[in-house]
Amino acid sequence: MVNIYQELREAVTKIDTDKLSELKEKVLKTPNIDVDKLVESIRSGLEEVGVKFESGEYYLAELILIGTEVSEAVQKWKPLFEKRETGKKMKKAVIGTVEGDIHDIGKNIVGMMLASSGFEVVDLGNDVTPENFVQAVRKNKPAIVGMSALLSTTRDNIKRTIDALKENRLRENVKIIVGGAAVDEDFAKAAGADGFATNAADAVPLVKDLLGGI
Ligand code: B12
Repeated sequence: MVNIYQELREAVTKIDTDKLSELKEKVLKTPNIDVDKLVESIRSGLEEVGVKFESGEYYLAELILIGTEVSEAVQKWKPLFEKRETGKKMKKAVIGTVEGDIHDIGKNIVGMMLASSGFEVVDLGNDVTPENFVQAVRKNKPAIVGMSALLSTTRDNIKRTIDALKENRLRENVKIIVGGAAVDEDFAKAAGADGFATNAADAVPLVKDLLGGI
């Protein structure tokens, strides 16, 4: 039997917007939705869309269409993420997609996961300059700074941002985590981050670990 996660993955991969609209509602009505499986189905569906875009099977207009649809779906499903709430409020996390990069679906999911684990999340949005990260860290004094980069042309802005935090003597007070399709463990280490996670589900244990099990 085809389950809702497979249906969702297929609708994303085929850019079937009618089916996706139907599934947006169905997900909310389905009892005991597994949020991690939900995220994985859209992530892997979009990954395949990316491959088809690269090979010329899909055009930019289709990439924009599915990007918008999935962003809307994720916002609509926000209550599902909030259900994971563990109770007590924890520390602050400042997150954003780095300068030059407007991909924000993954970063938004990471933000919701952190919020649902009790973090107060300050989301700076996308195309965030190193200066804006510096200002936000100075103002909010977060425990965690999270940066996302999906383009190979923008990932170096992670290092620029970390360097800017160092120059402003803000680096030692925060733990920095990074993620997104353009980044891996080795890159994270070389850029001077404290941690890397391949997906949003892993981001939560990662930050808890970095903050000493909080
Ligand atoms: C949707 C999409 C778009 C949408 C974005 C809409 C939006 N609101 O985000 C639009 C249409 C705008 C877009 C534009 C472009 N895109 Co695009 N896009 C994608 C696509 C298909 C999916 C990305 C996505 O949302 N994935 C789903 C989410 C859930 O997964 P994720 O982002 O990886 O996030 C997960 C993890 O990585 C992790 N994570 C993410 N961030 C963080 C942060 C932290 C701190 C942590 C711990 C974890 C973490 O957790 C998340 C959840 O599990 C990818 C394909 C791919 N393989 O990624 C291409 C892709 C990223 N795009 C690509 C390109 C080339 C472009 C354009 C340059 C196209 C063009 N010619 O204009 C522009 C660039 C615009 C810009 N300046 O940023 C390339 C990049 C190639 C490269 N190596 O640089 C890709 C890989 C497609 C491809 N194969 O060619 N794109």
